[in-house]
This record gives sequence, C-alpha cells and structure tokens, in this order.
Amino acid sequence: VSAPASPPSSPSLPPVILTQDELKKIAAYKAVEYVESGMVLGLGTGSTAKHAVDRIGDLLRQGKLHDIVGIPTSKKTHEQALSLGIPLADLDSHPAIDLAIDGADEVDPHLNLVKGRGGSLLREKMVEGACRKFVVIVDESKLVKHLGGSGLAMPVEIVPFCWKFTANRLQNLFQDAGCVAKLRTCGANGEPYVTDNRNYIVDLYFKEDIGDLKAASDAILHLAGVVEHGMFLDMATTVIVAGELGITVKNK
Ligand code: ABF
Repeated sequence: VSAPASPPSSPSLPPVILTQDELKKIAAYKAVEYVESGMVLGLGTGSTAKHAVDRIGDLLRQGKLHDIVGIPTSKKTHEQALSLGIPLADLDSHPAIDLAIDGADEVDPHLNLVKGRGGSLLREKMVEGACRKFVVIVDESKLVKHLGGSGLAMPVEIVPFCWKFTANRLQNLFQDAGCVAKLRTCGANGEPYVTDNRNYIVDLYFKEDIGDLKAASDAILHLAGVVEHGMFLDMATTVIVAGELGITVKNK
C-alpha cells in the first residue's frame, strides 16, 4: 500500500526533500495508528521508535488513547515513557503483548531483520517475541537484499566472561563468509560497551553472504557464552517503510 509521505508540492515550488529523521517520524506516526485504547504495548528503542513513543504519550495526554500499558525494551525507553506519563509494566506481569512498535537496522524482502546496533537487542527480542503483532518502522535506507550484506554490524550479545574466546568462536563459525568479530566499545578509552543486562556486544562483519539465516541463527545460539543475536527471523508482522515517494506497508 503506498500513500504520499507528505502532501504533493505545488508545481511552482521545488519538491520538499525530507530528512532521514522526518522519514522516521512519518513511519512512526503511521505505526501508532495501529494502537488502540486498552492495549498492552511493546515500546521499542532507537531514534525511530522514540518518535512512536512520543506520539503515544501525546495521544494519551490529549485523551485520544486510554488504558495503555507499555512494556519498554530498554532502560532508555523506560525513562522516556516514564517522562511522558505512559503507564509501564514488564513481561513478568504482562506476558502477552498486543502490539509492539520498534525500529530496525536492516529489513530483507522476507521481513527478516537485523536489530541491535543500538544495543538493546535482548530486551527487544524478548518483548517482541511475546507480541501478537510486531510493527517495524524504518526509513527506506534500512531495506537490504540480504541480512548482513550491507557491510555493517550484525550484533551478538555475549557474557563478559572470556569474551575474546566467544568472539573468536563466533568469527570461526563464519570463516567462509569472511567474518570479522569486533567487541563493541565506547568512550575515549575504548571501554567495552555494556548492555542494559550487563553483557557485552560483539559485532560481526561479513565479506560474503551469510547463507542460510536459520542455520546461522542456530549455530550462534548454540555457542555457550552467547546470550542472543540481532537476527529477528520471521518475527515482524508488518513493516512500515517511509521513503521520498511515500509510505509502503508490507505485511507478512
Ligand atoms: C532499535 O533501534 C534497534 O534494534 C536498532 O538497532 C535501532 C534502529 O535505530 P534507529 O531507529 O535509531 O535507526 O530498534
């Protein structure tokens, strides 16, 4: 389904070029149209999901939505939702979620995703794996032919204990695909990036196609020391893509 992202410009005016953030906001607002009063909502993380959470907060404040319970996918989103007055809970008290809205780093033609470059993949996978409907919101730069084929990171959350050992094992798993595993670091001194769950992240970079995604997923999860990876296979039910030519809604 395609619709103009913004009203058509008048013939006498130059076309309006939207920024990437404006496209993210358009996708996010479209996704919030799926939200109904009384829902338990998975609240995503990242700059695109932030627009959706802001919008939900606005609609609650305006009285256009009520009786919403939010399940945040990160400490950051927890803080944002709290500041907006969105009532919050967790998976322990609300194990079934009606709808989750979140961004992604890559989306393939089968609606498989890479997530986790923002560092929140474990909580995202737990929350979004428990929802009836999972709406992914992206700008068109996130569309890829093959996951991992963009040359950008495929994140894997691992326990800190002997992380080099686990990173090497991950790299060796995908030797044929020219995989390089790098510990994610932050700060001026290059300290390990620590997730909300006090784990580390190893980013995998592939020179060649990863091949069978399910097999890759199983192999990664089979390694002791791995907590979760950023491939979200067969989880998205809808992907909303905002591009210069309009919004596209892809359904599973
Ligand atoms: C989260 O935010 C992550 O899974 C993904 O890594 C990231 C997408 O970032 P953004 O919306 O800022 O582009 O959804």
